[in-house]
Amino acid sequence: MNIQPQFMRFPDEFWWGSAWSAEQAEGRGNTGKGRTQWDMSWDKYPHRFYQGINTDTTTDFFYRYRDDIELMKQTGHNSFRLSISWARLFPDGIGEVCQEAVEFYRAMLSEMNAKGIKPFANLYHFDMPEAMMQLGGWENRDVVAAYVHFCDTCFQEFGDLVFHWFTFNEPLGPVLGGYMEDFHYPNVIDFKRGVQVGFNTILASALAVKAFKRHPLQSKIGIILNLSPTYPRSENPRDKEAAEYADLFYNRSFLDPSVRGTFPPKLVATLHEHDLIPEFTEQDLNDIRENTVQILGLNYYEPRRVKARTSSFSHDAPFMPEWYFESYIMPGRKFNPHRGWEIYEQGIYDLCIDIRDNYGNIEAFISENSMGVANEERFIRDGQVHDDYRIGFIQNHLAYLHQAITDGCNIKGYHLWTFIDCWSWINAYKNRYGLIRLDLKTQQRTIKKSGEFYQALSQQNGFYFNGLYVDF
Ligand code: BGP
Repeated sequence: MNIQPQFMRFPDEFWWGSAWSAEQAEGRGNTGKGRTQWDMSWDKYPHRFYQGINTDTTTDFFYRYRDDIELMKQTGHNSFRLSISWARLFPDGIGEVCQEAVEFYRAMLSEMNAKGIKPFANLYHFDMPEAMMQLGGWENRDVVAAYVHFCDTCFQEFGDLVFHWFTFNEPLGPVLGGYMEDFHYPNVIDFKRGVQVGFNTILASALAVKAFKRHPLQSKIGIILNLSPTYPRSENPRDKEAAEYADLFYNRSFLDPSVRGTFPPKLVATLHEHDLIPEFTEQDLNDIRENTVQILGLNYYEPRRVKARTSSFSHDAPFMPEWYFESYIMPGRKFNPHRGWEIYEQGIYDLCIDIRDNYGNIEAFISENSMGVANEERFIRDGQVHDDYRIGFIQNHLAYLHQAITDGCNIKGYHLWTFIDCWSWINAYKNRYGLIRLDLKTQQRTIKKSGEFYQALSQQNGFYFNGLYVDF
């Protein structure tokens, strides 16, 4: 697809903004926040965190939110996604709500509203309270009930201040990281338990939607999924079959139940074949069917390219979806070496078209996109990070997004990852994603060149696309 140079104007009221999460940005604060799985992980594996940085301070948003919301304005935000910390509201995961925490979030959300920034509130971003993790985390149905109680409390306490709600960010993340690929607590390798975690989070999301509908609110509730359009190496039927399996496990597994209320039959059959079906009741399936999302957040970073397996998998090894496919590295691809992710702008278009054609063109927005780059101080000139690569990345993706909207996709906004450089799980502050640079020693914030670009983009509700940027 060849997109011509032109001024790309976006629809009126388009949401320009960015996203981050409580655990990654707030710091501990002084409300008596409970410990989370990240503290547990830190106790056990401090060496796994880049430069040994934990969540004590992060970007210190708890204490600096007033100034930071001013910076949101200066960088063109008309909307912003944060998450509400379950462990801050309920230090033990359940019980009495912490009033100081309620006051903190009310003050912060009020400040955003006062500055004309629409708050998008997400209710789970990889941050299980320790007390809940000790019960087995998402493997335990009591934890699902505690989460729904937390969500219900949020709708009650903050319903007048939140523009749109989201039940989960990337629910695939805890399954991959915690049960398959060893990068999140509890660092288990057990796909069957991972499937139970996946099912229980889908159920938790549906039950949160059900609870939401009991509140008389104008806002909508959705989910944020990380979706990588999946491309086979070739038209060979074996390659295409490999791509179909990868797509089922990593995209349709959460997309179908969230939007359609059902699971893909071929995925269910495959799980049956390997004795991987989770425990559930008929009532669970009803709840999932009847409480689908009203809006969809699309996190797009990279495509997934696969080919038919060229070697057989050891059937003595634990089951993994890769029994059905192998990753494929496409010659000549663009690539972000800091994160190891391919850059493929047309993927954002293909993803939107899939949602248009196969998911009823549900109201959606890009909820995360951008590139993380290490050692950005290399690009400081006159005190500012000159991140032309990030501007190029954003423009390239927006050009394809604009085309998707022109072709009828129901896309309402574009949020970047992220606002100010923030802590990113085991990568901590290695790869910087912000529109604003964070000096870790002083906590000083400095708007990058991309932050100035973003301000102009939002103000003009568009930008002049000069052709694809290629110098990554
Ligand atoms: C997304 C997560 C974010 C953030 C981002 C960048 O998948 O939703 O929380 O972590 O990825 O992450 P990383 O630093 O691992 O590149």
